[in-house]
Amino acid sequence: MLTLYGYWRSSAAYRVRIALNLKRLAYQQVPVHLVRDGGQQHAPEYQALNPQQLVPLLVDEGNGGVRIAQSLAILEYLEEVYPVPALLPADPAQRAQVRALALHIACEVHPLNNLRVLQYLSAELGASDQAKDAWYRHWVAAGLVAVEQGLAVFDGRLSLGERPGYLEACLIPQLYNARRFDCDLDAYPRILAMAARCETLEAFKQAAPEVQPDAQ
Ligand SMILES: N[C@@H](CCC(=O)N[C@@H](CS)C(=O)NCC(=O)O)C(=O)O
Repeated sequence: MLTLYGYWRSSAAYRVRIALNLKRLAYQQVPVHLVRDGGQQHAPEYQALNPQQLVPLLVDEGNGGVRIAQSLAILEYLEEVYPVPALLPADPAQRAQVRALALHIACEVHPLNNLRVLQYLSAELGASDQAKDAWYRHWVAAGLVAVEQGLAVFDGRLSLGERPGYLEACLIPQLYNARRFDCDLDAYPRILAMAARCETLEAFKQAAPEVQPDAQ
């Protein structure tokens, strides 16, 4: 049995939900409310499971109860332990290109706009809501403009040709965040076209934040 500790609006957990669905793996979810009680990710019981105090966390009971933090480490684990259907292309160059785009989202964009960063901006640095929104949109735009250019190599196709995988599992949650914060998306036609194709698929529909058991 696979157990995913997550939060409906966590885009990092959303990546893992998409990956699990694409691989048609059954899993149960344990919600960790990132705001309630001062953030349940900081509670001692959760810290004992994941000292990073972030979601997602995957527990694989079928593999000795191994606990894996960090969404991309989880995606890599799933790809190695449950290889079919694959999330990454077979060709090493294409795999590297997919990983580079996914890492750009996960390492260059997402951390700057994470909850604890936004909380620090307002609580410690006195940033106004307007300033925080400007910060958020700035880093989304800086990231998506690079991803938009990077998608040119796919020439209108998905990252696995006719199928989505690792790249789309990272891109669609980032786009969800961008929409949530009213970022202007007009400059990203390739991203929007890729997302439109993914959003019709069950794996993505069932991973969407609004349909998660803990969605409010
Ligand atoms: N690099 C991590 C990021 C994890 C992360 O930042 N998760 C957010 C939700 S999307 C979180 O738990 N935030 C809690 C906080 O900021 O206190 C990953 O890819 O898993």
